[in-house]
Amino acid sequence: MKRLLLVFVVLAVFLLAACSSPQEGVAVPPESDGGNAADTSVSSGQAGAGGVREFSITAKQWEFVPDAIAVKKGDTVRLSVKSVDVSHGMAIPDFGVNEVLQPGKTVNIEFVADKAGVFSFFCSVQCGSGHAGMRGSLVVE
Ligand SMILES: [Cu+2]
Repeated sequence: MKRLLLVFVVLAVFLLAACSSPQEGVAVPPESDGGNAADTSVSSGQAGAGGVREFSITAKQWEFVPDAIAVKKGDTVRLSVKSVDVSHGMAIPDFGVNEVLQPGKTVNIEFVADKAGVFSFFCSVQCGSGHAGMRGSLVVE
């Protein structure tokens, strides 16, 4: 029975960590240009980096497909995210992203991956019993 208790504790810690990602409070607003900007317009002073990486992500109960994406630091990341069932959300707090995904609609998200690390993204709209496990990771190397 101790084993069961341990599993519960680990799960609880995991869920707590997931709900409140207490990363440094840098809330960077998403880029608000028309989306037509040239791919070299990133003024991060990182000449050479700054390519554009595009990903199509499907959101459904209760997963993102794919649930792991990798880019290089300095890249502009474009995500086309589509929910194929109910309303979901796409939140990447470390990059100021939090969008609602209406069923059947594609939402385009763009941000610059200006810091390296492993960041989690997750569903931010209560979407059913598996909601808390609907997450993935963004690797910026
Ligand atoms: Cu959800």
